Amino acid sequence: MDNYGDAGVCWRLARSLSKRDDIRIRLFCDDLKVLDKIAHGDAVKTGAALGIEVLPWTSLDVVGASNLVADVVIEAFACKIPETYIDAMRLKSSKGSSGPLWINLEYLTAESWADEMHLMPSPQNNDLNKYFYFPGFTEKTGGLTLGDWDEVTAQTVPPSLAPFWDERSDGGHLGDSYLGVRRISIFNYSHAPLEKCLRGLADMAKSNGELIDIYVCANQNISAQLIQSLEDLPLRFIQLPFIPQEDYDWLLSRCDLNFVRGEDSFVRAQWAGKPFIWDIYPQSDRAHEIKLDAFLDLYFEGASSSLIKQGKSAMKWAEPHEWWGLMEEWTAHSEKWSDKLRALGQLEVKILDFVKSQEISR
Ligand code: TRH
Repeated sequence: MDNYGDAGVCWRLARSLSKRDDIRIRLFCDDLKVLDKIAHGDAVKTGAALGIEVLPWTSLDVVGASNLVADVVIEAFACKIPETYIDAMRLKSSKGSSGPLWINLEYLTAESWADEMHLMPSPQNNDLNKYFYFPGFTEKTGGLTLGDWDEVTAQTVPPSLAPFWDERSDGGHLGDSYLGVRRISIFNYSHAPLEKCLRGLADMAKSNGELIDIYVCANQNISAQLIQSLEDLPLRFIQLPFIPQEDYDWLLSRCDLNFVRGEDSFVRAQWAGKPFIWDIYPQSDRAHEIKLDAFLDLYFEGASSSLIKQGKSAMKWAEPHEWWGLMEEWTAHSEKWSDKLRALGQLEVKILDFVKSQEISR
């Protein structure tokens, strides 16, 4: 299975922080090929243009051995920094200088313990402290990265999507039999019960006189057989290649419903302020089910009892006829949720506030 989320989250954070003139960023990654895909085909070059130095993971040893450690070190998703680098961090701190501040950027969860754990110091056996940083959906957590969402989504069709995009939603050439067009993006894990869901969506569209354009992201495999079997129905499949991260954000902002997965696309779907179905990353101990329920409780807070019930079951792959009728209400709720998240403060701002607070107290 191809996963892009860990690299995607780090790239997004690096891009957001790079907007600040006073910060020099080095991003170390153990799979530059993944980063290349997300970053316009060449992460090193794209990074350089943004002021981000993208380096292979192995160069952490070289940097450590030359004692060139950073003032702030963000270790993302338990990536385990090599000993040489940690030794250099310890040396720097023993010299009485103000650095380094060591932050452990954790996975996103809506579980309530993240409130308690956020910014907890974790003393290491080498006199250094590592601070847990929990992104999240409440004021007590570290927030979510917004980055350049507003600039990106205000633009017209990005070049990578131009060949696949048309504005037929204006209704101009739909013919009298259709009332409107909906757009859906799909970026799922391969085990998702998509076939059943697509058949259900096709039935709904047919009975409502709607057309649905389905953007199948990242060359995902929806079988030709399935597409053929749905041919007489009002669905149009548009197969997309893997596109740059910003362009994927743009797509989410323009769709009426987004099927997303993992961590990063899940967050972007929330900034989009549109209904979405989260295909959560599966964990072997079924911990993802607890994570999903914790999120759904927060996300649907304040919604009508029917949206809570139907929305929650939609997120667990209920048949579209059970929830399609609530799309308008769900959209209004999603917009409110996105406003609520903005009011909590963005991760890139909160993390810098934490760094500043530590500089003052040291
Ligand atoms: O790729 P993912 O499945 O990543 C997952 C999760 O992050 C999970 O938490 C982690 O533990 C696991 O990997 C190992 O899904 P995610 O998080 O949505 O990341 C996809 C990234 O790819 C995101 O940054 C958006 C980006 N993307 C593009 O840049 N272009 C595209 O065309 C598409 C579809 C996605």
